[in-house]
Amino acid sequence: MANSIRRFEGRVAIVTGAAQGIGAAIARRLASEGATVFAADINEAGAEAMAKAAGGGIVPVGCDVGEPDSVAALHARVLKEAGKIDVLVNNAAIVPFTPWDEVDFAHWRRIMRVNLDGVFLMCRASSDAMRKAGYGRIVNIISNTILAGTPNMAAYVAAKGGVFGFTRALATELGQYRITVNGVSPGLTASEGVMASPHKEAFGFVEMLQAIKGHGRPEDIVPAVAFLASEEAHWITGQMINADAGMVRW
Ligand code: NAD
Ligand code: 4PL
Repeated sequence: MANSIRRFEGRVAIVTGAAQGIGAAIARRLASEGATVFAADINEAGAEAMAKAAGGGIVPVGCDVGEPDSVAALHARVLKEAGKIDVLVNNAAIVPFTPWDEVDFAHWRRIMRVNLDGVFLMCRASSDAMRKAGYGRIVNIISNTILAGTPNMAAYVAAKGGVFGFTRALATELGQYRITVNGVSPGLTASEGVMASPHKEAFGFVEMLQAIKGHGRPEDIVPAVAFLASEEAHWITGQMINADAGMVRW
């Protein structure tokens, strides 16, 4: 799909967790603005279907972001096929609804492996390629739960808080290579994942807290991500933008 604004002409992007939800919406926008987008998802068939429906510019790749070998294979393929990585959007995550009494160490590790280790592994690999080019935009999808302390998600909130700390640290490490590292924190958003979970019951409560009324959709998160992923956002790094209709004013 073409777009009148084309900020990503000639750019190569990786979006993780792009088979559905917020990641798919981000992948579609970057591609519509001219990027070649590698849509990496553990659900390879889902990524293929999304790419096909988008009608061009999106390359689906099966990848488990929590698995070092899988992340290495993804990067080898992107560099072989596209030669560089300009933009990395770390969107893949497990979004659990797990009451505190059910949070055991196995759950904690399952969430940390994908939601925190996965971000580290992707940044470790992509930033080495960006550093050689002297250009890069990393956008980590966080969550406004790190500010609200939302219930039934303790391990998730801890992992996402870790991603925000890591975002700030990595911004410091990579600034010298002209790579920026920022976060976008959605509020409750009607993704396929959320609509198939008990989180969908929370829209009324969340809307009550929002400054602007309505139910968040994946498309509502995209503009903040696209801005931070664009060339012109070069003076912004180590930051987090809350895209949550003002649910949390921090
Ligand atoms: P979703 O569950 O609809 O989609 C997540 C995608 O990630 C799926 O396609 C899934 O297959 C993929 N994925 C899961 N584990 C993976 C792995 N190990 N490797 C690669 N891919 C994997 O989720 P969503 O609601 O669109 O959420 C996207 C991002 O936004 C997540 O980081 C989530 O934490 C964040 N977020 C969502 C909300 C919300 O309310 N939907 C709110 C705040 C933040
Ligand atoms: C406000 O990140 O930000 C539910 C589920 N409610 O995953 C989230 C809010 C959820 C959120 C989130």
